[in-house]
Parts: sequence; structure tokens; C-alpha cells
Amino acid sequence: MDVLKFAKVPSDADFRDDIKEPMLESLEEFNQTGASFVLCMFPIYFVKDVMNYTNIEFAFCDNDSGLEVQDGNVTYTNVVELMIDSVAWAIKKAGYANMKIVIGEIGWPTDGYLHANIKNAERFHKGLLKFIASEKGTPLRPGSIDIYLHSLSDENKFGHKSGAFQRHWGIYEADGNPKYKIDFSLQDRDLYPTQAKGIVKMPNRWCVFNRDRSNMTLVNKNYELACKIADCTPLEKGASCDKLSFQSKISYAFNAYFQKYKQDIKFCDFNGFGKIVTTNPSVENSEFPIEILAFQDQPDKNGMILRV
Ligand SMILES: *[C@@H]1O[C@H](CO)[C@@H](O)[C@H](O)[C@H]1NC(C)=O
Ligand SMILES: *[C@@H]1O[C@H](CO)[C@@H](O)[C@H](O)[C@H]1NC(C)=O
Ligand SMILES: *[C@@H]1O[C@H](CO)[C@@H](O)[C@H](O)[C@H]1NC(C)=O
Ligand SMILES: *[C@@H]1O[C@H](CO)[C@@H](O)[C@H](O)[C@H]1NC(C)=O
Ligand SMILES: CC(=O)N[C@H]1CO[C@H](CO)[C@@H](O)[C@@H]1O
Repeated sequence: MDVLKFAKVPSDADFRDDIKEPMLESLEEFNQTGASFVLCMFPIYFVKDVMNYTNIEFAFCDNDSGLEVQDGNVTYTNVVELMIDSVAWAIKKAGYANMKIVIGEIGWPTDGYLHANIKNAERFHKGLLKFIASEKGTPLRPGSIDIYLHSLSDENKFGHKSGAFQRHWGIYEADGNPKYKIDFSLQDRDLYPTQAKGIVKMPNRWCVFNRDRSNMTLVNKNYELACKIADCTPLEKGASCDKLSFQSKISYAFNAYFQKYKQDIKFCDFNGFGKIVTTNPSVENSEFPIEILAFQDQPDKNGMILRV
């Protein structure tokens, strides 16, 4: 999507000046080889940070905001159609009115961004899949559209320079449970997709801060170290664990680190400030994860995990 310069309406859309030449070369190549134009689009981001709407409703296909973007004789009531047609206009202006557009990535994150949550993700996909199933297409591209959902599961090592949400696009949790209802068969049924099979969680053991405040400088050093290595994105501003107390945030980080190292007790030391507990320290929306077994890990008869 960011190959376009900002336009108020789709018919004003065109490729950015600084990359126009390579874009035109690419289009020519696609045309000659019969390839599709593959569009990666993130409505949550476009509505909030490109259009700067404070109301996120326009991002949903089942919008009820009443917001409309009028473009000549065409009215857009949701950003999905507006984004597709913006790209379609730019391609049309380059001389390829019939080039096929495929949505290579579209989705809704569940953490780490304003409006990124499970409820909105479920609603977004419900509306999107209904729109896709209708095969009505957009004003400029009527008919069926192929889409690829982004993505099947969260990616806890993904680069997140542009925000914590980059690690939370998954329809599934890492433990194989679907986060929300979505009907991949496009029948708009109200059901959870199949749970992933064969996933085994490690024992219910968490590592937390023991609340010894005798040397907070050292505690902080350990906190930083843990977050440098493990995934602390749920602690970032606006994310699911942002509201935890400072001490609980330290616990979250210690646990993330401990789980990353497969619950090896060596990794819950933190200069003596870590403590292993068997009661779940999770609160409300802030879940302290338990690691899952990788296929190369085998529990021995005592339940201990050995790397083989
Ligand atoms: C390539 O572009 C030309 C001119 O727009 C068009 O006639 C032709 O059908 C296109 N080829 C493909 C494979 O789409
Ligand atoms: C939204 O804000 C960004 C950054 O401030 C700005 O570049 C962009 O032009 C704005 N868009 C609109 C539609 O005003
Ligand atoms: C919109 O207007 C254009 C000309 O400006 C016309 O070609 C097109 O058929 C119109 N579309 C609809 C849906 O009326
Ligand atoms: C805290 O730990 C650091 C690093 O080990 C040490 O240099 C410092 O003296 C300790 N501070 C206190 C108050 O014990
Ligand atoms: C209430 C409302 O505006 N609904 C619109 C949402 O978007 C769809 C698809 O563009 C329109 O058909 C609805 O009218």
C-alpha cells in the first residue's frame, strides 16, 4: 500500500514520485508475464495513521459509522474497498486497467496497537470474509477477489520497529488455540476454527520477581536483559499488559525469558530476584505464557525437558 502517495479519494491515487519509475517497470513485467499485482494492506493502520480518522469504524466492512468517502459518482463506506480501488486507479493510470489484483496480506492484530484486540479482529474478519464471499468486488474491480490472510499465528521473533503489533497478527495463539471465531469456508458460520493438533504445553510453572526491593538497580538490569532476549511486546504502551504494576511488569519479563529457555531453572535466577511459582500470575487480559514443546524436545520420565 505504501507505494502510493497519499490521495484524498481513490481516483486521485498514483504511485509515489520517488519510486514511480521502478513501479512502472514492474507493472510492465507483470503485464508481460501475466503476473498479478499483489497488494499487502493493513486497514487498521491505514484508517488511523494514513487517513488519521479517530473513529476506527471505517476500517470494518460491516461499518456502521455512517462515514463515507465520495469519489465522483462512487461512494466508499469502508476502507477495504477504498484501498483496493486506490491501487487499481494507480495501475489504471499506468495503462493496465485489467491487471489482476490479489490481496497478498490482510488482517487485524490483537495486541500492541490502538484498537488491536480479539473482539475487533473477529469482527473485521467476519465482515471481510462476507465481502469476499459476496464476490461483488469493488466499484473499480467488480467480481471475485483472492485474498491471503495475515497471519495464521503470532510471530514472537518478528522485527517490531514499527510497533509491538507486528508480532500479534495471528488468528491462532502459539499454543494452537484459535483466538477468535472465523469461518474459513466463507459460510459466515459463528464458529472457532479447528484447534491445532499435537501441541503440548510445558508444565504450569512461571518465573516471577520475588519482590525483594533491596537493589532495584540490579533488578532493572535483569528486567532489561530479559526483554532484550524474550518477547516483551505485550508490555508496550497500549498493549495488553501495559496496565500492570511495575513489579508485575518485571515478573512478566522474567517469565517470558524463563519460558523462552524452556523453563530451565537456571534462567529464573536473575541475580537472586527470580522465583518459580505454580499459580498462574496472569491477570485479566494480561496472560503470562507457558512455553510449548518444540518437536525436538522430549520430556523424560520426571517431566523434565531435555534437548535432544
Ligand atoms: C498487457 O497490457 C496490454 C495493454 O494494456 C493488454 O492488452 C494485455 O492484455 C495485457 N496482458 C496481460 C497478460 O494482461
Ligand atoms: C495524517 O497525518 C500524517 C502525519 O501527521 C500526514 O502525513 C498525513 O498527510 C495526514 N493525512 C491526512 C489525510 O490528513
Ligand atoms: C460514473 O461516472 C463515470 C463517468 O464519470 C461513468 O463512466 C461510470 O459509468 C459511472 N458509474 C456509475 C456506477 O454510475
Ligand atoms: C546493586 O548491585 C550492583 C551490581 O551488582 C552493585 O554494584 C551495587 O553496589 C548494589 N547496590 C546496593 C545498594 O546493594
Ligand atoms: C451502515 C453502512 O454504511 N453499511 C455499509 C458498509 O459497507 C458496505 C459495503 O461497502 C455497504 O454496502 C453498506 O451500506
